[in-house]
Amino acid sequence: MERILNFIDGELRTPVGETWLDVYEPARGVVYAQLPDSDARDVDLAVTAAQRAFPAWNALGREGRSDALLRLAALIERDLEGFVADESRDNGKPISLARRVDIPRAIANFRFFATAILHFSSEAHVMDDVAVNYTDRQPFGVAGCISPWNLPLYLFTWKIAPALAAGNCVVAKPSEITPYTAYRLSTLCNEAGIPPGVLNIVHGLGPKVGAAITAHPSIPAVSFTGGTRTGAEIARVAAPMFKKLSLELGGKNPVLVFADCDFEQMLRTTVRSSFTNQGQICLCGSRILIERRIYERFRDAFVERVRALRVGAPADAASDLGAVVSKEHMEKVLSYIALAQQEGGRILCGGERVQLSGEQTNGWFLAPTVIEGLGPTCRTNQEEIFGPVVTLQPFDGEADAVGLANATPYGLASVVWTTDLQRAHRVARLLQAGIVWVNCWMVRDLRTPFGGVKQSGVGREGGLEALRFFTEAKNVCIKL
Ligand code: TXE
Repeated sequence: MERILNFIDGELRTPVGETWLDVYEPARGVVYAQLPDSDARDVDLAVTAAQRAFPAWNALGREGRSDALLRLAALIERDLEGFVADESRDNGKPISLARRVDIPRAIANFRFFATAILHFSSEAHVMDDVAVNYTDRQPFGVAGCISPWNLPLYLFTWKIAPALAAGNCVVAKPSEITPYTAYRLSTLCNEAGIPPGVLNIVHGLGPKVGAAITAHPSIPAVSFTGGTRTGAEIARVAAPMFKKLSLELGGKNPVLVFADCDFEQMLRTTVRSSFTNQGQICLCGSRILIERRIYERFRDAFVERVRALRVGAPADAASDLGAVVSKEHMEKVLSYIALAQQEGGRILCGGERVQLSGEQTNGWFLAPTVIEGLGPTCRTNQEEIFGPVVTLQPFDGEADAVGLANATPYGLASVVWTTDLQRAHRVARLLQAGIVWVNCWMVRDLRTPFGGVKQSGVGREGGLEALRFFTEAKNVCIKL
């Protein structure tokens, strides 16, 4: 069986402990590879290599680093179809989605930050004829990057690209549930001319490898995307060490549908915002709030569209939904569907596992599920499910809509559907969220700040925010 390897100091390596974990193919429910069950010793080796590589990588300058990262982007593009197939196999997502979104976005992440660094400048503050201050932003050495399973290469590169562009070396850990494309990326680094030790990838479990990165005294900054509980654990360890932290956590995103919206456009996009990637995107809308006078119209039209979605083999171009990422995750989502029914919710469609035939007989597929009849305070409407499950709630007027939208501990993204421009501005200002989409969803400009409020995290990624996170600002004051 194929073995994924760590990438440390420019070499593919087995873990020091020589122990291995299984990697599953969600669409078939079988083990198809093994990955290193690394531990703190592997992280130590990676940190040592990164520290050694840092001075030369930083000294390469912005243009040298930019060139190297652009070469890496070009190599991913050259091997695009291989990456697409691997991502789909590892995660269960439709191959069409990996081809349209995941891998192109990984390439775009490298290109974006490789060129953003060329334009990165900082402030000067002149104190009349007293002094001049300038802000010097320098990389700090070794950055820790920990990423989740839902958009494996997309979110992995979203962190490592700005960290590397800014001049740091990186010790990164992809999710143990979806390690394959990060491994594939590591096999291209030498060909791209990324010097040994600049990017190190250590595979393994969160509580071992992730925890070792978080606690390592020579890693002064950690960028994490994943569950809110894990984010809290990372903050608990890192805060007393005064580390810089960027935490992108869970969500329970509201979609606000006002009666004056463009109904057809809203309907089409809301099906996507609910079920793309089997609902496993932190930006998916999971609570759909509908103005009462169009509630029935929306519900009936939406359920009809959702029933027409095809759950199928990821490799089949006709599949709208593939498999969810793991058996445990499937069981978690099913337990939330059972909870919703106990709480008095009515399942309008879906609500169960989908049994496919042939090679996918044992795959972890779920039917897209729509639930109504639940109030805002029940657990189903409070907790992140992170699967193909949405709830419908009616509202009366703007204030009610905003109240419902803000009534969870989360605040990552929200979507507003209205053709009233004034209302769009008013509601956008009142929503407790890091991201508000008006009459669209998942339209992403990589220059914009990306992140959440409340339990959805702290810090912002994207554009200059990311380059600022991966550098330390120093004020230099010179007397005139
Ligand atoms: O996330 P984890 P999981 C949510 C979603 C999902 C839940 C759990 O609700 O059901 O989180 O998913 C590493 N120290 N999101 O279990 O555990 C881990 O190895 C350091 C939201 O996958 O948070 C992986 O690399 N690291 C989400 C990464 O953290 C640790 C995306 C994320 O894993 C660690 C995915 C520790 N103690 C899940 N424990 C989003 N917002 O995009 C684990 N890790």
